[in-house]
Amino acid sequence: MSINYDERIPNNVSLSSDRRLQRALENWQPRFLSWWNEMGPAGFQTSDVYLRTATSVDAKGWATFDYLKMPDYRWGIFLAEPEPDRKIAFGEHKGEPVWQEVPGEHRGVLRRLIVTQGDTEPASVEQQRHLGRTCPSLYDLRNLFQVNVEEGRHLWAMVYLLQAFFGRDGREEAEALLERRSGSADNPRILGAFNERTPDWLSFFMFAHFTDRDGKFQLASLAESGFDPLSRTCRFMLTEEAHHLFVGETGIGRIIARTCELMKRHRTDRVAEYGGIGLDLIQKYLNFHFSVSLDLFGSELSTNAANYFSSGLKGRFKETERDDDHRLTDASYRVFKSRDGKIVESDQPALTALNENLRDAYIADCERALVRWNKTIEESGAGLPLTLPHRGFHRAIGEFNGVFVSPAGKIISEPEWRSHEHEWLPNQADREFVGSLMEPVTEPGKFASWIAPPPRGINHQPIEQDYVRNLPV
Ligand code: BYC
Ligand code: FE
Ligand code: FE
Repeated sequence: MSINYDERIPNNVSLSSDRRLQRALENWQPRFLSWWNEMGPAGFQTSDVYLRTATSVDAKGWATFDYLKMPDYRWGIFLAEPEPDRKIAFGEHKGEPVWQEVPGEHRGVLRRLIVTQGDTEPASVEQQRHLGRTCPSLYDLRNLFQVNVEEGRHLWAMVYLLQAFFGRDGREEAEALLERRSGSADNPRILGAFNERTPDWLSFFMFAHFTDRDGKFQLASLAESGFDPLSRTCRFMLTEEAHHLFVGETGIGRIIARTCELMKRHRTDRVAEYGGIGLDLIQKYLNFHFSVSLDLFGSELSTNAANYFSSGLKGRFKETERDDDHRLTDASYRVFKSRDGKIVESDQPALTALNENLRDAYIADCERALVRWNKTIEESGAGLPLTLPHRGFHRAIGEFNGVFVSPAGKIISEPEWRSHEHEWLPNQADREFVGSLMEPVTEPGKFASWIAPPPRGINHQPIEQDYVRNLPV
């Protein structure tokens, strides 16, 4: 299904036949653009960026590449193709036809889910807005901007749902999405990780790897929704999300490759003096970003999560491929709890343990990427493997909030934990050191000292292509 670019708002939802919605979105569009100009990539709004734009939502047409200025990116509303005769796959309404309108009894809950999802998208753009000035290469700069414009479009996707299906309160929520600010004291973004800072590119790659990966799992669960417009929107967003994860995973992979190369060449693990980032420092950043991203899955036991599922609004990861009754009224699920100073496993009703179920799928996916990074380390023979910290480490939401767990998974006292904190998480000196490496590299084909070049360029173009032109002076 191709996208109509003749209209002010590119779309494949026949916007021109719904005048009321068209007016609402046309009214929101200038506000979005002023948010983008105020909070989007600082200093690069007039640069020409080699960007990918979706021109249709099928496998072939959604990637068209050209140079454009980011404010001219064709933000719009693109839903994956409808699945004929789609039925609700889980919960109390299992087997009924999917909803094309908001089911009245679930309206508030559904709106909240959409707002929570929508809020993360502009938040990440705000968090990353100053990174352009310190890019390690034009290749990486272009990838950052690609991610940013697509997160902007994901905001559009959620705003479309709010304005098309929720009337006045939907419109108010759409405004509020442009008013909250990442890290603001009075009007912060909704979820914890989206109020953290992303001050340097090591943090950015970690964020794209670990936090965008929460996006993958949450979007996949919402793609199972019985509310069909939400399902279709999320299915298309997932195709874009794959690139964000690629940027994160290969970015960290390239940093590790560079570190290993320096370690081998200079026969030392103290690579800082050669402009590299030591594996110990990479481990600390990993510990931070993994743990704050685990919090994004919510509490281990959640009646909210049970309700989302029973009402048919949010499924499990790969719900339709699972071989069970898809109602879970009698099933149980293993969760971890802290009890008497120890971490124990405990069987709980599967319905209330759905957040943990999704977190488990996420952790398994993180393990997979870790194996690949560790292969690089092992093959170089240069250093020790990286590890994922225990799921209880450094948590602020759920069962382990307020419990002091070491990365190895042992509950310890607060004073003991604090005495090790600077070894486990980036400390002030670490952040300053990483900051000191953030010297911009903008000569085509050149890369900063702390990161290896990628094996290939974007869209079969050479690595030394000038992926961003007209840089600010
Ligand atoms: N920070 O019952 P619980 C992405 C709140 S990322 C702050 O366990 P529930 C992206 C919770 O709201 C994907 N507060 O929560 C990535 C609740 O508040 P109330 C984003 C938190 O509802 C990178 C209370 O604590 N999408 O797309 O079961 C770049 C009790 O919690 C946090 C979604 O998240 C937290 N971390 O689950 C760009 C999908 N966690 O009721 C984009 C939509 C929980 O006491 N959201 N709380 O006021 C959801 O499915 C659920 O809201 C959550 C929470 C899974 C987030
Ligand atoms: Fe997104
Ligand atoms: Fe993303």
